[in-house]
Amino acid sequence: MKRYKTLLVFALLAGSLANAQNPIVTHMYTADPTARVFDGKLYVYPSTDIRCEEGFADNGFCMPYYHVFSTENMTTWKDHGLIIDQTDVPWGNPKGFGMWAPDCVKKGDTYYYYFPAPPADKSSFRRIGVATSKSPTGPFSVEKNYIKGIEGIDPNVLVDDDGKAYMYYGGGENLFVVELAQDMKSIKGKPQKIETLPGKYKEGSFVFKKDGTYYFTFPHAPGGSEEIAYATGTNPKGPFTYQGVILDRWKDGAWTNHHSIVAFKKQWYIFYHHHDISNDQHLRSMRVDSLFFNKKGLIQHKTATLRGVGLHPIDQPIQIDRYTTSKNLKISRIKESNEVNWQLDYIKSGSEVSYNAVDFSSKKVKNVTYKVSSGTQGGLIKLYINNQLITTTQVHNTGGWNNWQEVSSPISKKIKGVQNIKLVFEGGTNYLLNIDWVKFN
Ligand code: FUB
Repeated sequence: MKRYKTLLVFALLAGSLANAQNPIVTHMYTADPTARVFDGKLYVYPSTDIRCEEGFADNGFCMPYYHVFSTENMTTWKDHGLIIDQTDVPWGNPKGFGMWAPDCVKKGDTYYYYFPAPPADKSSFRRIGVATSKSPTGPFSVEKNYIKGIEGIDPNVLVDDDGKAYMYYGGGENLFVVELAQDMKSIKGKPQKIETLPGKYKEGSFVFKKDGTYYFTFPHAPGGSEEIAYATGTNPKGPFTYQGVILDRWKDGAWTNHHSIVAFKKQWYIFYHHHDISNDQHLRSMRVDSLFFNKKGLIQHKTATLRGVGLHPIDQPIQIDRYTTSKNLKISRIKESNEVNWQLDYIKSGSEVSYNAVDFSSKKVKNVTYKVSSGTQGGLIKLYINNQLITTTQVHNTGGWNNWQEVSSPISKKIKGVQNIKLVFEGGTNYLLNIDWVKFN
């Protein structure tokens, strides 16, 4: 319990975080991100993973509360702090640790926050509750009872153009849809199975409407772990025609993925999660990538990136291991105790790394600095911007691969605007050097 309390106190602190890289939040574990745009701002409602201690675990996860995050530019994220804790749910088990994937929608001037939780009456694995607020960041007031007539995980709500609202939910062979009553806190009619989806395990429904088409998107495990797939239809209750996979399953053994899809400032995005920071698939972190549709309205397959989206502010070090592209090098953690820190390693002569969308507009840069280590003879780092060689930096032996030093070179050319940078490495036949970060000043 102590650890949960400690984390909770830490997590209560709200603040701004600049992170135009994946994962987008690194001060706590966030999973199952549902992104929504309200009044020109993007909000993300994820669930929270914490480290399990004895008595905490629920299906391997420990998920006691929810935060909400927002951004105006996809680069700076604000943590608005705790919005609902498991002890705030009158009908929930206060020690259930099973606050799984939530959603939040606006109807009229009210924000409705839907979340699954293990009920104290043990009537089901999960019931779905609703909380309301006049602000997207709360405070939310949780309804006394769960929504009667439905049970399951991963609620998702679509408010259609005609004002009717539909809840999609469930995990298993079947997913369900039910219309919500006017009050948004109870159901109208009976839940029905979503027909014509492919077989095997499915969960995490996320439905959105674009140009008159309903996109029914869902994590699907047709064998092994989850890929993000989708189907389309012309009616919110289906039937939907299966269209294929948006994001492939993880290749590193992680079982879950869970996503949402949203348009913000004329760009579509897919939010999803992976366990980058923790290396433990029960401690996940949310990510975002841009998403595109083809001319027929079909979603183009997406490869998850480390770079993510957003302009990289020039006053922030570039964690270059979150690269856009790389050639002949690897990434690894610098040390396990510092969970967010990675390095570029196995760099040889001819290795390359590129990093897109660095925003040089706010200051004039005169130097580039690299944090490096080398247990061999070292090598050269050539910095290219716009395919133009800007400067070359010599790295010598630093006294071992764990001995880090900062090396700098002057930049004489004027660099303006948003640029893609590229580093090319040259040297002998051994591994040359490792890099932690790159800074411009
Ligand atoms: O985060 C707990 C559960 O794992 C979610 O509810 C599922 O969608 C899966 O991501």
